[in-house]
Amino acid sequence: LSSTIMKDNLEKKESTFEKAYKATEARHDWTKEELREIYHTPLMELIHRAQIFHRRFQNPSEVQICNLLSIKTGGCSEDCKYCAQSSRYDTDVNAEKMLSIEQVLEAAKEAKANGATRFCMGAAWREMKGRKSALKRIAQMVSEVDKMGLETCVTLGMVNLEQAKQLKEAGLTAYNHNIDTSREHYPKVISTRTYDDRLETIRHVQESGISACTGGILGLGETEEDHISFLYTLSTMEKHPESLPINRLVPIKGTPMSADLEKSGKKLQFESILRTIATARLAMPDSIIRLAAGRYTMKETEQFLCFMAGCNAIFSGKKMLTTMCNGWEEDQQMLAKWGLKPMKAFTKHQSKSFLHQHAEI
Ligand code: SAM
Ligand code: DTB
Ligand code: SF4
Ligand code: FES
Repeated sequence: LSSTIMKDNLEKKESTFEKAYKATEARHDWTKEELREIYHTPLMELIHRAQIFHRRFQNPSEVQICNLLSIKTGGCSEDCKYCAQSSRYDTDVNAEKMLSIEQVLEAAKEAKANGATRFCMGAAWREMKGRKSALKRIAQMVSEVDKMGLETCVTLGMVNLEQAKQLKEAGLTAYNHNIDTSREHYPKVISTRTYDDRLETIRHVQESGISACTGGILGLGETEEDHISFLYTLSTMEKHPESLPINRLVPIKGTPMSADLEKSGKKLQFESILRTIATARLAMPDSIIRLAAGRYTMKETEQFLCFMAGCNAIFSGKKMLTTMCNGWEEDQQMLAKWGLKPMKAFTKHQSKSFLHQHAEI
């Protein structure tokens, strides 16, 4: 039997997998065939290789802890079929006013005290066009949070180059804008903005020197082929996202996506989440992979497997934007149990104001 296995292994020539595995730097010329082959590798082998790769490119004992705050909740004009904050659907979320700088700083203080090193602020907006004074206030929030020594991140919908530059000037570390799913599946999920609109915003963000946090949602009724296509878009970007959030759909009562899924009975297999994470780790070894929305629905052992497959960031705290988040203490205990520690702030970036204030760092 063992000689058959050896023969099998030898006959596999230099597979895509072997080639990928030998890489010493991130590649941007992936083909869908290559990613498909990786994605469909026997799971044990795939996770094992992803973990080894993870250790080659990332600090394996560190996990980035972020905290998320909704600075402007609900009332969004877009029709994202999964979202609690779209004004088009009758969900339990109501439109609220934008938070004050004081409220935001209070939350950032709490995040820092609980060990978060990145503070993300989200607004339920289609775009920043026509929101000059809001952008000014957000820029102030960013620079104040930056001064506290936290990495800053915002997600405000579409931005043009000028708006992105204004945020960069304020000291922004990262901008979150997701492609959400594959180009093919996308029209079944959102109609009010295109896939290319999204890629354009991501370009503006990267061009202005801000890190892109770009990923998507699994569980929108897509196929595994869509996962491969989603990873293809990300891994062939000229610059890979610095951070890649993997959200697991949190079905929201009142949204079309939740109703569709109930009707079709389509269920995302946990195994596909693992395959997506491991393939992302092999294709984008420099990126931080963030286990985002829906983590609270996973058992600790499932989360553990996601970390094995290459995740190295989480959101922790009281809440995501409108959905639940794993709490501070629960996460601290989990990470300690596994021998993982929080990633330090600015390991990949430099904050001008922070470095200036803390010259010894
Ligand atoms: N309005 C901005 C936008 O769409 O770019 C920023 C906020 S939006 C809520 C950020 C991301 O959260 C979405 O792109 C989507 O990937 C994720 N998300 C939203 N609702 C979700 C849900 N119910 N389950 C999982 N992920 C979700
Ligand atoms: C991302 O991809 N996931 C986070 C963050 N970026 C802003 C947001 C998840 C939101 C989940 C749905 C909610 O809480 O309303
Ligand atoms: Fe609006 Fe963002 Fe929700 Fe889409 S995902 S409806 S753009 S808040
Ligand atoms: Fe802030 Fe991704 S949402 S880093």
